[in-house]
Amino acid sequence: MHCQEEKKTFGLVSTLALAFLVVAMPVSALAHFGMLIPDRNIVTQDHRTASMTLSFSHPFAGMGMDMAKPAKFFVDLNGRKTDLVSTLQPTTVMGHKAWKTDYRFRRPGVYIFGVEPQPYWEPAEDTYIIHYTKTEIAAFGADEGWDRPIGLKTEIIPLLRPFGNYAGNSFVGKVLLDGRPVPGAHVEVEFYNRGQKLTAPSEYHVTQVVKTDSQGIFVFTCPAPGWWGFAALSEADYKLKGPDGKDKDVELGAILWTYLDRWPAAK
Ligand SMILES: [Cu+2]
Repeated sequence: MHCQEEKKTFGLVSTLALAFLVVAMPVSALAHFGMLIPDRNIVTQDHRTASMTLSFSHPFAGMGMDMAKPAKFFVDLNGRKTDLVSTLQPTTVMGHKAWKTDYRFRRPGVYIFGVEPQPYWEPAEDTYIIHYTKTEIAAFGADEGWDRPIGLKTEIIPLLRPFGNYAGNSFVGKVLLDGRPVPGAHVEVEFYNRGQKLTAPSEYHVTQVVKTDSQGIFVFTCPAPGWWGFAALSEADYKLKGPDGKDKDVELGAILWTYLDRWPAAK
């Protein structure tokens, strides 16, 4: 029941108010996110390697869950996939089991990294969660193919080129499920609040929400520099057996992480 425990540590609330919060607060106020965070999203001759971590976390609150070794982890370059599962090393993110790898870039291209995690059992929600997670890294000036799908069960196609942006730019994305646009999808948005440097005026601000239009498209203006995660959620058309042997719902998420830069002053 880690979600309840995590909520207890969030904010300064009395025990009484907390008892009310745990019952009344929507789960989305502290949303789960598959995370795939590299240390750079633009690779140049000076920096040819990206180090990245894979985790399952609450990015704003800085609270983690343990992540089993992913079922799939690959990079897609020009539509050709390379399996990277064997490169994963165990690490710790937000105090919980996570994975890391270093990837060395050899030629220009827009590299799309994708993760299919094992189903995560969430007792607090009586459901399984599978977050198909991706991020893009542009190498050596390449600028083509950043809006291609990579064949995940569900994924967000960026319509704003997802690199070379400033905080204050509007992210535009299209949500696909089985390759088809999803109208009216619920998209949760969280900022990766590294080092807990920012605070939220209310629980609502922790996880912001935007919906897709009739074409499956959403727009969100990112107000701060850093990593922003978008999680488009849908319910699977199948069930998985829970620990109690009963059929359980499966939440599918299409997660995209994109970096918005601070605009530096000229020297
Ligand atoms: Cu949780």
